[in-house]
Amino acid sequence: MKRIIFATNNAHKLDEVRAILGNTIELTTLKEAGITEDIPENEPTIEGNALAKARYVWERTGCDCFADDTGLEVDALGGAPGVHSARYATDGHDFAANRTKLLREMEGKEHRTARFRTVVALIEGGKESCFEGVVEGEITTSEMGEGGFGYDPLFRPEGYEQTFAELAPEEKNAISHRGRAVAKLAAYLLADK
Ligand code: ITT
Repeated sequence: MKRIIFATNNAHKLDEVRAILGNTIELTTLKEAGITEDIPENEPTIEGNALAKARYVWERTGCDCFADDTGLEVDALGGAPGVHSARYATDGHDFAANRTKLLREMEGKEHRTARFRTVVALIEGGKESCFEGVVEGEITTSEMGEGGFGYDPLFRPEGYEQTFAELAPEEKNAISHRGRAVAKLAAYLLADK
């Protein structure tokens, strides 16, 4: 089976991507690859950050690797939190504080459309490729559901009554930003080149 490093410190992303890939591709974690420090994410775009994370790992290991950078773009907030989604409320990755801030910023707003955007950046044999996945939806007026992570209790995908946090993991993965980007990654990795 093909092995590749997934450059993430987010255990939820790792679970989701493992479930999406099934037994087609085996993922090595950053810890298993000997990288224990936080990887800097200072680029102004989602694609730039995804590439920066993948390059960091490639430069230190020389092994094939990929990274995921994701942003929630809310139209009524001019696309915020966007590339700053992880550090919206605080400097850390405080999911609950980020949701509280988003609900506060959206108070009284009628126009609530939003999208999750993921860019997966792959470095295979030194060659860089990017794969994008987008899901449209809207921001709810209160938190609903216990599943998923991050902004999931506040995001209702288009065509659904439930938030991502209320859907089963396989339902989220089938339509999500990450599911779509990782499906493109898998098709590329498994294609005869
Ligand atoms: P990495 O180690 O992979 O960088 P991270 O958590 O820092 O993990 P990002 O830089 O991509 O990930 O930050 C995106 C933030 O957006 C993340 O912290 C979550 O709060 C949120 N997020 C990402 N994917 C999500 C999803 O599928 N559902 C809900 N929120 C998500």
